[in-house]
Amino acid sequence: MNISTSIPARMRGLNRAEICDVNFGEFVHRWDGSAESKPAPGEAILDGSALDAESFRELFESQLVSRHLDLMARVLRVRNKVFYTIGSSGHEGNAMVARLTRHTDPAFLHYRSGAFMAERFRKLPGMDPVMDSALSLAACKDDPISGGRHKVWGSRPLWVLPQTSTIASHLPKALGTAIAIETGRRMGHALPIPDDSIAICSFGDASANHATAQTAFNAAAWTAYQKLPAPVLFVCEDNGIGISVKTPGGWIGNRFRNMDGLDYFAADGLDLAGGYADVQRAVEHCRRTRRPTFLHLRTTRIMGHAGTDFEIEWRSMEELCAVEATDPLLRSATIALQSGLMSKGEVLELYEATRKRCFAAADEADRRPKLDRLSDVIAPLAPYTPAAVKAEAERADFGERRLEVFGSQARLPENQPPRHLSIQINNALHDIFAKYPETLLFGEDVAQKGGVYTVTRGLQKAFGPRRVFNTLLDETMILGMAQGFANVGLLPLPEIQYLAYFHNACDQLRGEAASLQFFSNDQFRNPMVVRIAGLGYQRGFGGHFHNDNSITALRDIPGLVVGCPSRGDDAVTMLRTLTALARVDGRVAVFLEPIALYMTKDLHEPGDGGWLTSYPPPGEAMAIGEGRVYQPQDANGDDLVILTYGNGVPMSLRAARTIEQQFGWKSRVVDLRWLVPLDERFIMESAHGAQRIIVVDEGRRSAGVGEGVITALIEGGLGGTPLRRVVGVDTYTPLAGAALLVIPGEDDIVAAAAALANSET
Ligand SMILES: Cc1ncc(C[n+]2csc(CCOP(=O)(O)OP(=O)(O)O)c2C)c(N)n1
Ligand SMILES: [Mg+2]
Repeated sequence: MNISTSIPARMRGLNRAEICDVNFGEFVHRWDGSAESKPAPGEAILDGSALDAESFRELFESQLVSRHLDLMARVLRVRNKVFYTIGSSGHEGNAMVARLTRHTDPAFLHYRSGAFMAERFRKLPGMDPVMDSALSLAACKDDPISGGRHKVWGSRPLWVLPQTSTIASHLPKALGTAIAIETGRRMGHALPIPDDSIAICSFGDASANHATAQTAFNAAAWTAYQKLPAPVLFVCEDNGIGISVKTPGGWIGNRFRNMDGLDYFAADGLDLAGGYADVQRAVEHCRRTRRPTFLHLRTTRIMGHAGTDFEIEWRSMEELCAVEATDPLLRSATIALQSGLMSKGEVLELYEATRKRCFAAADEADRRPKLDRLSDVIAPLAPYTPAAVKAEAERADFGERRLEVFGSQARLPENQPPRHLSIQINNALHDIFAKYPETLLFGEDVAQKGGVYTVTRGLQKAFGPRRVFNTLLDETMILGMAQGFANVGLLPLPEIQYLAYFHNACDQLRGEAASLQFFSNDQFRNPMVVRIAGLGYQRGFGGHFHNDNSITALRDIPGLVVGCPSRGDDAVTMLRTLTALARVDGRVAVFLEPIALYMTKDLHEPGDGGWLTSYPPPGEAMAIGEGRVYQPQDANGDDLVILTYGNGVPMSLRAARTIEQQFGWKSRVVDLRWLVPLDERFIMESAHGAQRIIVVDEGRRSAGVGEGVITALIEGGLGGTPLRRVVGVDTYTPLAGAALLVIPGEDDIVAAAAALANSET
């Protein structure tokens, strides 16, 4: 039956949501087709359809639940009882994907997944998709997935991981999860889901163009090309538009139909009876072949992008009416009537009953408590149980395994002479791998070569290619993969080769990994320790990108912990603590390794070995926030306190000697070691009693660590103490000797001391 494109008088003044609502009722009333005889529950809903009658009935109900949640949200948004109106209308066919997959197949969903969710809720008894959605829409504390922090589709028991609003950012971790299912199984890791699970990942047609999506498609194809399994089902819900920009006709099919390594299937998501078999084929293909699978699901968009999108202002009425005529619920109503499964009265009754259910749930949600205390809001952001982390970090019950790994008692690293930073990190990684069979290390060149600086040398040989491997050259995917491994209970230690290259993948930590505990109310965790080599002072090598000193991008990622060692023994105990933090509290951490110190052996004079350290045996760890204080001999160092980190530490220790010679001041040098969060108490304690303070920050002037340190000092009451900052210039780092003009040097520290001395005369 055709829908007229002219607006009847009784519909004038209605918004498009109301019109779609009215359309449904009128469509059913006016339906004049002939009904077949009612099918039995197991019988095909229509001749030739792969969908049986009972399945159709349930899918139709799920579609209606989704639609009425949308309509309810539109009505109650204006009354300020609901806070989100991006709906699922037109996409209700995605219920088929839910029906044909399992509730243990991890799902990373498009924001138009109301019907998928309603259908997946059937997979476990006693769950109510309407109430859960209502609680989320109304930002209630009892919202089972995010605790009122965001309107997200998600459920812990149903393995639906909540997603942020950043389109396409979930594709890398979905692929990562698919790869992790296979890797975990092959590692002998006890997966929390069945071994033949697949990862489901849905997104829109416009989002398919995004770099982060393309990254995942490419990595999926790269994986399949090598005949490695990656059972991910990409579901592109193609409604032909992204907000107001139309996708060129046929683009998605054209782009993906013949993509090597991505097996393409198409299904009509507007027609349950017709589309079901095709969705089934795609799902079965993915599960059976373990290959990346692309399901191109035809959808439409009813009621605009969101409640605030008044399409009538930018589209013609004819076009709008034509789109509304493709409403999949009209098709489902037709199937229900034509098959003889339901009478008109039954269809309308179900429609109205579902509306009532949604409004009743919204009423209930309105009465439920909201987040009204800051402490409640941030409770799941950065869970931290220091005693348990300490106990785990100090746990040393893997002596036998490490003997195997290192070869003999004599070869244990604590029985070796003092060594430099890169060797001690390498030893620490061997120990962590011996202690935790679930750890994996991956990145660019980390395997046979052992990384650009040989920090990971020997790990692959010791622990095998399943646990230590090279990835493709793509930082977004490295971090996406890390999230995937973490999602199935593994403990990833991804490596980013240079700090500069973290920046093009930053959102995978900022928007994704670090936000998961917050948006899932700590029900999902993706613990990881990301090793990033960085910072300046590499003499004779690099220029900007190999000497990037911009720590700013890491500084304000909520919930993130960043440690930056300046010497080998600290690196070991810090890595132990960060790994334990990941294991115990599920946290995301970054270990920023100063490249220029990797091989540094001497401190004051060539050959003095002053920067070599012994290996702390298992059992020792460092508390987060705890810095190291270098106290001068025979003095408390109150004359001058130098607060610094990373390369600044040996530099400041050298400068302190010169300062003593020139000004007679005995200085205390403080290595912060933990850059995020800054430990304000430690900063205050270590600066206590200072006559003068210098903050040495090798990062950039703007938004660098130094700003935080100085703020802590002033807020802590030391604002009156004479203070200087020695900090990098806000510029890109140039090549060769010119680099040293833009980052702090020992001379600059001495000059700052001179300035302090001058100001006293
Ligand atoms: C990275 C990013 N850029 C821009 C946006 C704003 N935005 C939200 S939805 C959207 C359109 C997405 O269209 P499509 O992928 O086709 O999904 P649809 O809404 O049509 O289902 C845009 C541009 C965003 N959320 N994230
Ligand atoms: Mg779209």
